[in-house]
Amino acid sequence: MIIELLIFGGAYVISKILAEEQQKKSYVKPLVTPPEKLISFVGATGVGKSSTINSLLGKEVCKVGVTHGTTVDSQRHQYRNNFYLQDTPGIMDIVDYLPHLWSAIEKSCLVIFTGKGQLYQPELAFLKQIHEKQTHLNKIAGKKQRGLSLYINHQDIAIATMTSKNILLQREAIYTQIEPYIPRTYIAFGDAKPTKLNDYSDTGKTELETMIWAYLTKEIQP
Ligand SMILES: Nc1nc2c(ncn2[C@@H]2O[C@H](COP(=O)(O)OP(=O)(O)OP(=O)(O)O)[C@@H](O)[C@H]2O)c(=O)[nH]1
Ligand SMILES: [Mg+2]
Repeated sequence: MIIELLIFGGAYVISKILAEEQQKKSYVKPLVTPPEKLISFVGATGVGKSSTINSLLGKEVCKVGVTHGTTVDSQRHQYRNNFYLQDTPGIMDIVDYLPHLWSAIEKSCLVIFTGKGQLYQPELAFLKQIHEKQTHLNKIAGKKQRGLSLYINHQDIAIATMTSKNILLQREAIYTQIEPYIPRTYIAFGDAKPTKLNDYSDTGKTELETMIWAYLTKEIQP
């Protein structure tokens, strides 16, 4: 009787250990699909996302418009080092493109939030959500695969209409607004205004270009 009990107890302990081992093996680390070599421009309608892509590529590849909601779908265009620039529909438009935008954001290794000046509350709220989503995905992946930067366009207008003191004041206000999400190193200013109709060969893109490559080489882990 005692021997039978011992055998039964031993078998029970062994089967429990085997079940635990099996459970450990079947535990799979949650997977995050790595982003593509995609740099997406996201922001309010009419801030100049499409114009900025034209500016970086030096030619008109994206449709630009004077009315809101010119871009209604995401399109990608070949850039350098096998990276693509992605244009997206604007937020704060009458049409809600948000579900579409989240898919574009998740596929991107770098999101460049684009604005015209100090951000409005809905823009800031969206930027914060992108930051939170990327932080979450990077945490699951165990490395920084996705990042966020800010580009402030329309600086030709700021320069033409504001004193240099006020330009600096506005920049400081932007840095303070964005500080919890993006360090000032990754905030660039410029303009995407064509010099002649559809001529994007001489736009104010240097700061943005420098920032993009600094971000990709220093921050993103493939
Ligand atoms: N002065 C000036 N005008 C600009 C600049 N960037 C864009 N624009 C003008 O702003 C308007 C809107 O530009 P888009 O590039 O179509 O803006 P968008 O953000 O792509 O707009 P949606 O597609 O509607 O979301 C156009 O008339 C552009 O010529 C800039 O840096 N300076
Ligand atoms: Mg557009």
